[in-house]
Amino acid sequence: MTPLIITAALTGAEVTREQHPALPITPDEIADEAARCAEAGAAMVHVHARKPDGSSTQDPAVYAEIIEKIDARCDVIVQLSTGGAVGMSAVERIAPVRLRPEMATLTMGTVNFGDGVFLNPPGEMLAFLDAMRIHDVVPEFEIFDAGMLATLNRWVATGVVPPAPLHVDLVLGVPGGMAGTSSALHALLADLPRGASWTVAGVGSAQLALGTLAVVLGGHVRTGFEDNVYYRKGELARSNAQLVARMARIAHELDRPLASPAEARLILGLKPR
Ligand code: KMH
Ligand code: ZN
Repeated sequence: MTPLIITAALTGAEVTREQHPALPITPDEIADEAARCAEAGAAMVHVHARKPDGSSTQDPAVYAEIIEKIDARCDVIVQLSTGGAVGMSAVERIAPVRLRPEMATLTMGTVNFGDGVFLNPPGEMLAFLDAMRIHDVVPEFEIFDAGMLATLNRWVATGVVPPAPLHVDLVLGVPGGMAGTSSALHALLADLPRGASWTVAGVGSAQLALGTLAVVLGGHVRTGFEDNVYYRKGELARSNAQLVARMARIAHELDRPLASPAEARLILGLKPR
């Protein structure tokens, strides 16, 4: 079976220190945590930047510092967020792509996101795709709802994106998006573009079960504080790395080898380093 890519979503844009006192916020904290996650088995980190006061930012200067510090500590794929935080403008969100990260997210439509709206109008999505092409950045297509996958399939059918390589991240359990259930996962998998690779990011208590399902089904797994800060009900995880280590142990028990960053680059169609 294809080796398993574990992505650690270290910080997110909405999680707070009140929710988890060990949430990595500064570039040094994010880079240290990225290195610990790489050591525990992650081949990729999904990164959101924060200001020193903990608020979200898409400032390329902060992302540049994070990338430099991660690269100095370990060889892990650094995937930047273009989702940013709910309410940010498209111009703000796309700015870090000019740093030419190996990968960046591209959300395929608008969705309610808790009490807010994560706005992704068609013209802005196409502008994000263009910006990524210009800067040679591979998109990870973020799918929060079935209509987003239909849009991606339309992009493939009409030649907006080539059919391969194509990697999607199925984010399940956001209040407003598809539920974090195995039936929602299977419904999306039935409509995946042919040959696409996929990751599942279960939100909250769905993280563990959906991640385990992905290990069995041949997909890939995203874990980490962006989606879930608990190890089990009522018990905070000690760190992102603890969540990565648990997924790595589950994969080992289920006979699924872990992808190194080099193997993950091959699977995802990224340039070798
Ligand atoms: N913070 C969410 C509104 C992404 O990173 O591209 C969007 C998000 C997706 O986190
Ligand atoms: Zn994110």
